[in-house]
Amino acid sequence: MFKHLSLVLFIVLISCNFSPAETKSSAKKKKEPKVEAPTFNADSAYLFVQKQVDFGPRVPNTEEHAKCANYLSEKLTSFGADVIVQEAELRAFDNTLLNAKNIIGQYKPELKDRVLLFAHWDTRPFADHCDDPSRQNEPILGANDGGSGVAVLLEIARQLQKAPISMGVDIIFFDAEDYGNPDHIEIQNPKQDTWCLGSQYWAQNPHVKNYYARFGILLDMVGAPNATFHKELHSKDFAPRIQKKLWNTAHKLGYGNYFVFQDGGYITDDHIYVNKHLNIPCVDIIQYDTSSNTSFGSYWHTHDDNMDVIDKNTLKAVGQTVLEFIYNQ
Ligand code: AHN
Ligand code: ZN
Repeated sequence: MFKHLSLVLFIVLISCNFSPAETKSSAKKKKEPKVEAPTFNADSAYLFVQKQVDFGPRVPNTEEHAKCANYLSEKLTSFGADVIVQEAELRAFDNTLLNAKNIIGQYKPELKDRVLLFAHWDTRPFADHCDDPSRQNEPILGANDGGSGVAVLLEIARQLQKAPISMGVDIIFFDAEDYGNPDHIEIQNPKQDTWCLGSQYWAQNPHVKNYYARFGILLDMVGAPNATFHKELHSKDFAPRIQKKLWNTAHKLGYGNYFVFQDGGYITDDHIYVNKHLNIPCVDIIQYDTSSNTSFGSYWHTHDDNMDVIDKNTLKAVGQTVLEFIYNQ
C-alpha cells in the first residue's frame, strides 16, 4: 500500500515537472535567462581585427577608409542586421571637412526596448605620441585603437544572428572619433570638442526619431595583452548601476584580472555625447594603464598599435562579458 502511494506521488511529481530538489528557495529566487548567452569566439574576433588592419589606416577622406566602410556594412548585413550608413560632413580641428560615415546595424528595429553597443572605427591620422618625430605625421594602423572594439562587436553581431535575443540591439561604428587636437604640433586657439565627431553628430541626429536605449556600452581599446579596465569616471557618474553589474558579470565569468574594481580617470570618449544629448546611460570599457604616462598603453597613438598588441584572451574577456550581460537583461 505505502509502496503504491509513493509510486503515485512520484508519477504526479514527474508529470507536473516538479522537481522536489527545487522546492526550496534557491530555484525560485533566480530568474532564468530567456536565452543562454552564446560563446564568444575570440579567433573570429581576432580575424576581424586583422581584416580592418589589412586595409591600412582608416582615416576619413582616404580610399582605405571608404573600402573599410563597405566591408563593415557588408559584414553587419551578412550577420542579419538592418544596416543604415549615416553620412555627414564634419569639421575637424584644422577645418578639414571630413566625409564621415556612422555605420549602424539594427536588430529587431521595431522593438522599443533596446540596447546600444558602440565603438569607433576610424583611426588616428597621425602618430603624435610616437618617439620618432620624423614619423609623427604618418597615420597609425589602429589595431587596438579602433580595430579591437569594432572586431568584438562584429563577433557579437555574428552571435546575435545565431542566437536571437529578446531585446532590440543596435551596433554603431562611429566615425571621426580619433581626429582630435594633435599633441605633437602647436595649435593656435585650439577648438573644443574636436574628438568624437561622428558620435557627436549622431547623438544630435539619431538615425530614428526619439531614439532611446536602456543603456549603452562603448568598447575602446579592448584587445591589448593583460589590459586592465578600470571604472571610467564619466560612466560611473552617468551609469553607476550598469557599470557595477557589468563589472560583476566579468568577475563571475572569471575575468576579474581585466575588469578591476578600481576607479580610472574621466575620459573624453564617444559615450559622453550619447549620454549628454540622448540621456542614455553609457559605460565605457576602455583600457587604463596606470604604468604609462598617457594612462593608455604605451602603443597608444604610435606605430606600435599593430597586430602585435592584440591578444585573443583580452578580446574574449570583453566579448564574453558583454554577451553574458546583454543576454541576461
Ligand atoms: C582623449 O585623449 C581626449 N580621449 C581619448 C579618446 C580616445 C582616443 N580613444 C581612443 N583614441
Ligand atoms: Zn585614439
